[in-house]
Amino acid sequence: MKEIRNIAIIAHVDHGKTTLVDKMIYACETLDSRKERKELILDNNDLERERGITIVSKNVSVEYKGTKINIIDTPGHADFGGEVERVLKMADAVLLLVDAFEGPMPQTRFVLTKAIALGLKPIVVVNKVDKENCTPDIAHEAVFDLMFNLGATEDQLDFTTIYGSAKNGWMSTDWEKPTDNILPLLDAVLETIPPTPVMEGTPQMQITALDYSSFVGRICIGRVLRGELEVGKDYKLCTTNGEKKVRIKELQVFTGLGKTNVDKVRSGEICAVIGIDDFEIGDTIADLENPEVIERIAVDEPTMSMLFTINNSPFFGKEGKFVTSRHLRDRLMKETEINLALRVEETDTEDKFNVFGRGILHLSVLVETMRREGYELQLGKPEVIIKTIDGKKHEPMETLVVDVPESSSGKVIEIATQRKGMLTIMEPKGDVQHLEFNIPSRGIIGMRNKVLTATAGEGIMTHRFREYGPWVGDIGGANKGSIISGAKGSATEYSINKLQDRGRFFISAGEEIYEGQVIGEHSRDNDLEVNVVKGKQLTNMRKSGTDEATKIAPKIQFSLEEAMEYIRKDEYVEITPLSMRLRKIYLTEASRKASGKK
Ligand SMILES: Nc1nc2c(ncn2[C@@H]2O[C@H](COP(=O)(O)OP(=O)(O)OP(=O)(O)O)[C@@H](O)[C@H]2O)c(=O)[nH]1
Ligand SMILES: [Mg+2]
Repeated sequence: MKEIRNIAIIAHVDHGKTTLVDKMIYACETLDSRKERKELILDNNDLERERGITIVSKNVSVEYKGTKINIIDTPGHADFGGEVERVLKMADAVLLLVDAFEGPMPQTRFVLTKAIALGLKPIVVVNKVDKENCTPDIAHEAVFDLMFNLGATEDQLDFTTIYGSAKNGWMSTDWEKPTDNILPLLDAVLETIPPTPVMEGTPQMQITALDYSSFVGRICIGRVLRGELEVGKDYKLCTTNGEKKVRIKELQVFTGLGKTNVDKVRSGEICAVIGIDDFEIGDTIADLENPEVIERIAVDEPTMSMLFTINNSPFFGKEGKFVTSRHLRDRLMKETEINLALRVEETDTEDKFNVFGRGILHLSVLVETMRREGYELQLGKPEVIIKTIDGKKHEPMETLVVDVPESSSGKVIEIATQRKGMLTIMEPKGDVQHLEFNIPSRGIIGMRNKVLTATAGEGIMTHRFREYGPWVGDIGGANKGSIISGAKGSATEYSINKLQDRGRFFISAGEEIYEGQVIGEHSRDNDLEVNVVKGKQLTNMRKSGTDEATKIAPKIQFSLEEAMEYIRKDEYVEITPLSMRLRKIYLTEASRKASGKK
């Protein structure tokens, strides 16, 4: 029987996991199947490509020196931590990547905590040693200290470290002695990670991931923990609502970037099971006669919630295919089956749903996916989830790391402090200042924009949930008011130009707008209703030779996340397949006044 090693690649966001997995596949491919590649082959869905991040974990495998290595690439962004937690259950060991310049970051700590708790031994890969001013030895030492502090065992602390540059395609046991391939890493995997054990007994496999195929429907993915699975045989599926008989129609194992059909899968192997439709992640496939359940995966609780509602703006239904509350409900419920860290609650109104997630990106990826599928919807302001612990109000607290040019560190500290951030670390790192804060999640909402402005786009900010802490009180930093359109129609250049001194606009001339749409930010802290639809004829009176258009400042264009973080409590973000608008929940001034008096 061929030996197997199951490894998961974990790290902070952008430390180079997917790049490394790509290189591992390339290194083990036969020469003639190698193709020129420009982009990462693994980050293969549209959103992943556009954003350059991994959103869902992926299974691939390579064959090296006669051993099969199953590799699980995981996302590094904190919002997708739930995904990492569950796929770690398939692994025997982890490759922990650390950027040689940045060292361990908040998400490194999180994924390492989970790996240590599961008793997985790491191989540490200090990556990006090609970066200028990087400090591989310090990064290595910092990982050791971190593991020690996290309570790693002697055996876990006795880890192997490999240095290199995934991007440049080399790994070495000594960073000062570059090689021209990544084989030293693959050798370390074979040498330091024991072969996956074969466990005799009745079959058990926990479903830890899911795949779709338009031919066969839902596919379960997991690791056979004990015994064997066989095609055509009957098993028990153990769910939260009891057990039922199921038959396996097909079995597949991961080979390279694809899958291969097999008749039997041994324990220790990771496989895809076809023929079981009605399952949830966390269910166990077990012996028909003597089913034994594998304990369900407990995933960390959501920390943020946001209202999802149908689009009822004056422009609804122009672009979307799915616009009813029924559509919205079904789509959200379907998502909870695969998105473990997501929770959906119905409200007392049938077209409103509270969706709970791990952060802005976690929620916005869902929204972006839905709009691409043809949905129209509206979003309320995201809010953190408050808890009562021992009779006292508690809120989520996060570790916030900002690396900024020295010259703007003062401004960043001021922004964070206004938002109740406590500066915990401030130290130079290469030519930037490394700042760490302990800050309530509430304070982080809307902060990225401010930091980017204050640092001329050079501040790099990451954060991750730490723990629930006592409520820190109201957060200051007066917000500006909104500029609201008082009429429906096409915005004119003339009237936008005339109002430019009142604030900044989110629309440009010629755009169709409606009454109650938020079309700009007022320079003061109250809302301002204006009419930018009128005055069409007046534009004809322009003196020849003056070009008014050039005087209008370009509109501010938000990304979806920015818009979500920007809106006020009495506003929605309206999302359709092609457009995004901000609006007041109450569209007319009269109804806003009436609602304010209630
Ligand atoms: N300089 C340098 N850049 C690297 C190296 N490895 C990866 N990168 C770059 O770092 C960026 C992130 O790489 P990814 O492989 O997508 O990182 P990741 O860890 O998979 O990121 P997430 O999946 O989003 O957590 C890309 O721009 C890579 O080209 C390296 O060894 N040196
Ligand atoms: Mg990745």
